[in-house]
Amino acid sequence: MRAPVVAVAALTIGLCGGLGYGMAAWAQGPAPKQARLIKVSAKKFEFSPRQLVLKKGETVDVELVTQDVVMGFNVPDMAARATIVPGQSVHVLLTPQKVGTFTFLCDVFCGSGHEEMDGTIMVTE
Ligand SMILES: [Cu+2]
Repeated sequence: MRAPVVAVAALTIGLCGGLGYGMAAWAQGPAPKQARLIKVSAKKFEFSPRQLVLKKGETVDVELVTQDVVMGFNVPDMAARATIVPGQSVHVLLTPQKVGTFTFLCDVFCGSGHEEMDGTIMVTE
């Protein structure tokens, strides 16, 4: 009778993990050694740099920091996001599969300029 219990536990963890911060947690594991590090700092109300240039298929380790307030980093087209907490760095691994220009944005309300807080990811061949 152990198997069903384990299955339910796994399902529960899976469901909880899929909600809220768990979505970001999967992306925060140790980066593969070959991942190129890109540092991005977030402040009211912009990301610096505002444009990231990536290569299709290349894994990059985006390190996010902020000195201001809690912010978000969300790349809807790459199903990646993280919450950026002041004084801490958080990592998001991106491995773009498509060439093109994609938007990233802050998805945690951080003040009056929040709606304009975004940037682009250019993915080249
Ligand atoms: Cu914001």
